[in-house]
Amino acid sequence: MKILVLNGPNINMLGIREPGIYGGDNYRDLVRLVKQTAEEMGVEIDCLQTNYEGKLVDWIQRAYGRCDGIVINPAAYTHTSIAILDALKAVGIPAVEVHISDVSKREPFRQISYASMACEKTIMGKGIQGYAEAIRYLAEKYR
Ligand code: CA2
Repeated sequence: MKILVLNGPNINMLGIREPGIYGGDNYRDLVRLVKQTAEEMGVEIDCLQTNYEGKLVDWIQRAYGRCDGIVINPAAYTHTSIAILDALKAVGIPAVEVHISDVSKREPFRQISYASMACEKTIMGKGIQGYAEAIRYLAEKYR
């Protein structure tokens, strides 16, 4: 099984500011946890981050026929991107949306998630552990 883990804008800046919202872990910790969880579950993993919406769309499209699951934190594009929603729908790969913070308790503009409309599950407010939970969910479902 191969899982693609995608991260949107500013996720690479984690740990630098706003620890009260995002916790103290940085992007390297996130990648380490993702790789460790993948190894434990016996799945192949590719963990990517970009600040560009189109790149996320390209990576989702490229997963077609190559990946069996997608874990995605579209970051701010969560709340704006119909292009990412359409790409997830187009490939039809089982996807789980992850948010480090609990977006349901934040600003009104964060209350819509387009990506969630194409995801089987949304995990939020669990810090970077949400990624581990998402990988475990997809790996167990695939078995
Ligand atoms: O909680 C999440 O995982 C988010 O997807 C993170 C995004 C935010 O736009 C979403 O609403 C929720 C932000 C990514 C990280 O942004 C930083 C902000 C300040 C300091 C470091 C990173």
